Amino acid sequence: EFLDMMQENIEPIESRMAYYRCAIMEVETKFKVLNEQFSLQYDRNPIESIKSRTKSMDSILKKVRRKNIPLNLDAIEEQIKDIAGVRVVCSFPEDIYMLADCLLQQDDVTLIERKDYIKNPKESGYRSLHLIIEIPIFLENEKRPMKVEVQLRTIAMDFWASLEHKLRYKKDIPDDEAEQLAIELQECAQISAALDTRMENIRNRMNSQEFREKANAQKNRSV
Ligand code: 0O2
Repeated sequence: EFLDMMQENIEPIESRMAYYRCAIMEVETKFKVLNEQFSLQYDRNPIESIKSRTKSMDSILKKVRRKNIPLNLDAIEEQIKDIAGVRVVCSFPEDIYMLADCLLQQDDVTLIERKDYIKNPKESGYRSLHLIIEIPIFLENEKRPMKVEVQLRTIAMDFWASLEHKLRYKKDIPDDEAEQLAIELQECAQISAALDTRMENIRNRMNSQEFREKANAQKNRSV
């Protein structure tokens, strides 16, 4: 049935996927601009990397089935909010919130949904900040609002999530072994959260005004 629907709508599906790719370009550019500005102004690059994707037809189909979404394009676009996904990887947790605030302040960005799995990690141990936003893309004769899921995470969160994702999709591990690995991964999630906090503390101490003043005083005394 899904395949029939797809075959009947090949052209609209292709153009809609192109619109999602355009929306991804818009969001990526916004983050690149922010990174550039922070680099000029504060001599630091809050963004380590950006990875983007449009959802595959296969995983759209899985979600359609799982959520019992009616088989028409409008319903699918309305209810699947992560057809376009942009993942922003930062070094430090504070940069995640700073970038999210900067993005949401922009007057062409509308927040649809915010899930903070950093403050409230998932049971698996998963941590990231998820924002579903709507941004316009400008076509020949039309301004079209598009939904994009933005996932913001640290390098440590990303490292963890990519390994855990592999376990999730591996079908050839016996149940008891998979359970053991899931427990081990939960523990690693806690260790990685603690590492993020410690690394951030180190950075903040290195940048602190007090520290700089002490160093200056020392220099002046030795002159
Ligand atoms: P894929 O293959 O990454 O695209 P919703 O989107 O609201 O209908 P849900 O699950 O409530 O469904 O959304 P949520 O919690 O915001 O998570 C959506 C995405 O976050 C997932 O996409 C994953 O990319 C990521 N994610 C969420 N939980 C976990 C987790 O426990 N481990 C890992 N590794 N990633 C997670 P998809 O579409 O499920 O998969």
